Amino acid sequence: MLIFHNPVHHKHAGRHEMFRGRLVPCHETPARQEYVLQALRQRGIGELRAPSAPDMDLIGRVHAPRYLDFLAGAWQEWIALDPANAEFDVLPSIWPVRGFRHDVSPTNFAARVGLFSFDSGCPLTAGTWEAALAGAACAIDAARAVTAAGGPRAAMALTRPPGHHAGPDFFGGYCFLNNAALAAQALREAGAARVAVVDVDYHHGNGTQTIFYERGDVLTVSVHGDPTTEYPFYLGYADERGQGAGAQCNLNLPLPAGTGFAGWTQALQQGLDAVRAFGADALVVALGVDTYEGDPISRFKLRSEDYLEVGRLLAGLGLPAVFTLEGGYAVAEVGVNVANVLQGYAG
Ligand code: OKP
Ligand code: ZN
Repeated sequence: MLIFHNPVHHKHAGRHEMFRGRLVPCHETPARQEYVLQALRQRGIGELRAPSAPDMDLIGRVHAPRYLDFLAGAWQEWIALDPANAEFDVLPSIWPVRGFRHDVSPTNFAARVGLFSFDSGCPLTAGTWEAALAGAACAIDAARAVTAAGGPRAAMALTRPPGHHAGPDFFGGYCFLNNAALAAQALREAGAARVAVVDVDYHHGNGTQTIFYERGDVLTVSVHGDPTTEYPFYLGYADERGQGAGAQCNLNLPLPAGTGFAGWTQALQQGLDAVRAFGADALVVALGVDTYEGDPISRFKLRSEDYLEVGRLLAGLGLPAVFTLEGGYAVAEVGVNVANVLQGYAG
């Protein structure tokens, strides 16, 4: 297994997110990736690689150019408003909800922050673009590695910020560039005719679903907390099955908060059956381990040893696979839980 790890992930370090009317410390911290790296090293899992330069053309086939331009220049715009802004992260405060226009890009910075985002829990910082871009490169490199002649069967993009909430032209849920979607697109362009994305993060992978919703070449499956009560609330219901050419190519498996491994595994098996029926040639696993019983912001009840079985079940598909790191906020245990999935997968 090759592990493409993001060497500049720490440059994205949000200070605060909005929660219940106040700014609280961010859950999505640099320590998360370091714990995974440490656990992989301790167990001798995987060979580490640094990513190559990001393929901006490929990224532009997943994300809208005006969104990428916004992200690339956001921090400069922010401190140009007032140099004192450097002490604070960018958080949105206004959004164009129903009835407002999405086609115009106001010159006002705050207006564009809202146009390109969907929540106030996702700070944009001085190093966000550099970190997210290197993470995207990790995902693309991992996809190219597993499709190369003589390449490994599986590779991981060990990176943060995560990606599965980021849509074609919006950030949110700690995500800016959708690493899992970029991996899927790279697998397609490297010759896999049909690609499946299986998202096992606690939260619905709304960004990935939206990116591929009208495409028939990429199946998106997500097992997650029921959006009636769980973030991101406005997407992730079972009746969302895809549209147009993508009809029947999206499968949501929402489960009630409190679900343990037995119930969760049943849903995963259903998702894996859909991947087999789809006839996928390659797999992307959006690997969040916030399904863990000790996660501070999530409510499933998986135990650390359960992740070994998660890896075995995924390996049962027998497909070349790319893993992307998504959520998991019980920081110290993120390493053990991710390493368990990869160890279970490797068998
Ligand atoms: C990102 B990923 C908790 C607020 C929750 C958003 C959660 C994003 C999860 N105080 N805010 O899917 O793990
Ligand atoms: Zn999550």
